[in-house]
Amino acid sequence: MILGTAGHIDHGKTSLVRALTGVDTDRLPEEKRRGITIDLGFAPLALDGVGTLGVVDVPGHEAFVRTMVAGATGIDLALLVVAADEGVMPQTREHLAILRLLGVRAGVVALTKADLVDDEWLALVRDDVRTAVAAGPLGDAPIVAVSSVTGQGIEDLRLALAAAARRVPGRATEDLFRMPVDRAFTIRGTGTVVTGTVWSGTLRRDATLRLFPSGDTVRARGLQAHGRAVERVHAGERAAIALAGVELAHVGRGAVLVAGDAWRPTTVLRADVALLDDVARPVGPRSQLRLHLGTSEVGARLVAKGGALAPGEHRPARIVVDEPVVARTGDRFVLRGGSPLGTVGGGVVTDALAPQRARAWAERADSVADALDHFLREAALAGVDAAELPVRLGLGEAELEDLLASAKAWRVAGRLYAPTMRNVVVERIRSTLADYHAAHPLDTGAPRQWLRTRLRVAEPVVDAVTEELVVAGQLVLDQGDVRLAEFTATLSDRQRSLATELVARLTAAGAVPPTVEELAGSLGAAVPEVASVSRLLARQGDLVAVEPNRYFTRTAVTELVTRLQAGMSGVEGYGPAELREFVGLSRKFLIPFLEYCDRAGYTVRNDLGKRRRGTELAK
Ligand SMILES: Nc1nc2c(ncn2[C@@H]2O[C@H](COP(=O)(O)OP(=O)(O)OP(=O)(O)O)[C@@H](O)[C@H]2O)c(=O)[nH]1
Ligand SMILES: [Mg+2]
Repeated sequence: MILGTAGHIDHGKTSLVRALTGVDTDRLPEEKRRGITIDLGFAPLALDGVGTLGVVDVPGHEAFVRTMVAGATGIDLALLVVAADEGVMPQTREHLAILRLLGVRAGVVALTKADLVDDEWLALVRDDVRTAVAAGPLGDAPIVAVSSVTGQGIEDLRLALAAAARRVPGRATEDLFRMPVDRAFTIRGTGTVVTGTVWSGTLRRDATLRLFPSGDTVRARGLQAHGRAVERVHAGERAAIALAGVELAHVGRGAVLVAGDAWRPTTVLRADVALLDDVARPVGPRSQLRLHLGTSEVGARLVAKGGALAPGEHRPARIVVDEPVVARTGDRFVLRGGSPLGTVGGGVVTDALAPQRARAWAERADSVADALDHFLREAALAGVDAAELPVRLGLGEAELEDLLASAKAWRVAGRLYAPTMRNVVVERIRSTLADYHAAHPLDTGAPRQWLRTRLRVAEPVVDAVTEELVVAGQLVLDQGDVRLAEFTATLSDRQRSLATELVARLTAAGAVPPTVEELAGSLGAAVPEVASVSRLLARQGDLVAVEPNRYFTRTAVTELVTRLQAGMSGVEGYGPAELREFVGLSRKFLIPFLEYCDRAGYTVRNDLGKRRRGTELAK
């Protein structure tokens, strides 16, 4: 569990962390010199009956709010610090707003420097603070007066923190692993080490991870939690991870470590966005914003549904960021903007993997089932990658399984489609085949590969539907061609007389028939037409395609094969010269004919080119 400080500069956050943990988290020389916190500080806090919490100490200076956001992201509990002598100040309010935007739900307020004020003043400040926190997540938080100098109230604060910690719900450890990186450094002998708060899942030592935005594949060669080597780290823990496979230059605050292939960096997000009440100007598409998500911070613009967002408004929006981010649906984020830069609002990601051209949702999804429905309808025939759904819907694997079991999605080869898409594909196949049959009335059907590429639908989808329709008797698959079941090849009157003439000429030619081209020439017909009619006659069994463009009559083939097989009495092979004796063909006709016999199985050819008798010709 992670506890994060918040509060105005100099109000005593770091002093209080030291009073609670004994650790001085201001380590940098510059922090010592200036007496302020500049970067995030970390310390373990042991609480009776709760265990050890990770504490993240943040800077209060208004120039370092971005660092505060990186520290506050992923905390479970807030420790809001207000100095009793100064009371509520600008960053008290800004940090409070950030905690609310990040979805932090609980915490404790510490009135520090209580040693500097009298009871009357303390009571006034207490009222002041109560009013300031009233509307937010710390509305009911205990307010404990403390002094880091005298130690007054520190024990009460520990008790209050322990009580609050006990009410924090646990995080999903059986989920996708993700850890936004808040620090990276090298340790001699260990190499690159990153630290962060584990947002979800569990990481085992030696597991393989992806590091974004670099996209590097890395291995967690060593793990530490609270400074101790461990075998695994879980959601809600501070972790230090020694990485193999990445140089320090590729990783820093803003990077994110994830496991599994559901994650993808993206530049377009959909979100529900809210502006704070006290923002000076509305936020429109031209407003330059900084989006803080996890520990990353990138330039962003947003287009809210229905025009610019006015102060206090809350609407769906599309957000486009300058650099890719790794987000998950359900993530909270903070938006900063204006000049000087201030926190203007924030929101919740509603589609972490929105299509490039996605617009804001027209309305908020009521449930994950509803969201899935939106995704499927929008994707239409392109479908949605099922592997991405844990990220795109923000669901753990078990929840996703439940959802998919009840959702009416059509699943083919790892993609999901709206159920209505099946009919769309059926109709496309039917109409495409009908067009094909009209254009090629003598063909058995359209080549299957042609149909696959023609429909502009993923090939596995075409195959799945084709096979279903074959089983249902609506389509016929015939040697790699597909046709509508109701289709039969039909000859026009002209083609019928052409067919008669073809058979007559081929019968007359016997064992030395002309090619399709030669026939077309002598008949004064078009080559494609002669070819189609010949193919049809071959399908009907009258002709045999011994070569692609040379047909024999069935009778001629039978006679030749009979002579050939009758001659091949021995068991040893025959060379072409010997076989020629049996059938009496010239070389030009002999070789293609023998190859036809090999294909048809009447002869079997060995490596040396010798043939022996194969399948008997059926009489
Ligand atoms: N008298 C008194 N002084 C305190 C107390 N807590 C902090 N201080 C003093 O207040 C000053 C600021 O304290 P820090 O703990 O650095 O304040 P901070 O909130 O961490 O400041 P930033 O991190 O820069 O925002 C220091 O000089 C502390 O010694 C307290 O309880 N009583
Ligand atoms: Mg400090």
